[in-house]
Amino acid sequence: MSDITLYHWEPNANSGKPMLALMEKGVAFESHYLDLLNFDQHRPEYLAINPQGTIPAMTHGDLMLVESTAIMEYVNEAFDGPELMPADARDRWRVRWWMKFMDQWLAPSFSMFGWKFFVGPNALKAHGREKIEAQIAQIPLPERQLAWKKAVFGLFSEEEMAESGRRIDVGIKLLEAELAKREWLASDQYSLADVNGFNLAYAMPLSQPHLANDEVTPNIMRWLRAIYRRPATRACWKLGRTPMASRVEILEQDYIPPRDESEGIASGVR
Ligand SMILES: N[C@@H](CCC(=O)N[C@@H](CS)C(=O)NCC(=O)O)C(=O)O
Repeated sequence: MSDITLYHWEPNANSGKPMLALMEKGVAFESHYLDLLNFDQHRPEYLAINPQGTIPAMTHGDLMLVESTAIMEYVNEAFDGPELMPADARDRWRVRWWMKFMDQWLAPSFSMFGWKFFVGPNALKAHGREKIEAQIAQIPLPERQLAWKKAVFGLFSEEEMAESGRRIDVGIKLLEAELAKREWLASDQYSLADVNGFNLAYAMPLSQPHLANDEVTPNIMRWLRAIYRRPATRACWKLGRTPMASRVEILEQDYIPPRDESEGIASGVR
């Protein structure tokens, strides 16, 4: 039995980052799935491990770690297996630049769409307004309470949705330009930046069909398919339990044409 337990939801940003890093390194771990839509992350058993009630979290012996990108860096440094940080200082800077950009800028924008169109409506359907209101009152972090309220009760403003849409557009264009320069995102070797980016971007051909497709972003598509072919990625996405994770199968298609923006909304999850 491993002394590492990863508490995670679907392979996706943010849970998928440490899941995939552990699998790329070949590190054995206990997988503890938490159903975010069923509020498993707010139950006393989990709050005893991570009092913030956020996912993912990892325990290694007596140590409890949070923050998906920081966990990935720990995993890369603490365990044997393939190196996921390049040796060159400039490349290491680029890995960190991209991870910061994705975590602070791009991921919150994707997340706003995901929570508005998937998490909020599905949680409301499953539990009803009264139960959700009681549940939200128990969430430890005020910022997570606000995110739940906005998602469930449709309170994201038009202005903030438009700004998130603009950021996604800018982010996809930057990503495409960077991937035109080299095989992997931040250096000539597969790194934590690719693990981070894949978790954020794997479903873009479905969620942003007008922005990410084989005509407009051929380098992003090449990169996504190359990561999807890796055995660790296949094994990681098998741990998914909802239609969210099965979106990755879009990458089995050899050619994905540009489609209308409304098809992203129709696909349910951004
Ligand atoms: N910056 C943190 C974010 C953790 C976070 O907020 N995770 C979301 C899921 S992606 C969560 O736990 N949501 C639970 C909730 O809001 O109830 C990380 O990267 O680990």
